Amino acid sequence: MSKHPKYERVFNHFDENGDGKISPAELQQCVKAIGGELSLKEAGVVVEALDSDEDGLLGLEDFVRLMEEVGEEEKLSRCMRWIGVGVSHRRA
Ligand SMILES: [Ca+2]
Repeated sequence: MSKHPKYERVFNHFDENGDGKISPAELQQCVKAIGGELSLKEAGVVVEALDSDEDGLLGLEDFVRLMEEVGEEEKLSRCMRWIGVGVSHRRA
């Protein structure tokens, strides 16, 4: 059903409460899971930067955009780096 089964698996992994959205707290856990550090405030900034419908949460489409930004091959390790970049240089 999904256009992005691979990303959806990752997304679902991070969507701890299963509401179909990644909250800043869930993103923080995501970064921790891949060995990074991200404060809740920073997670909020990242979510805000990627949030397309302004509900303060990342939908699957937003998450896919994040993943496509870093490319499929390097996925999460690059995702982490990209998040770091995203925090310091907020995307318009
Ligand atoms: Ca969630």
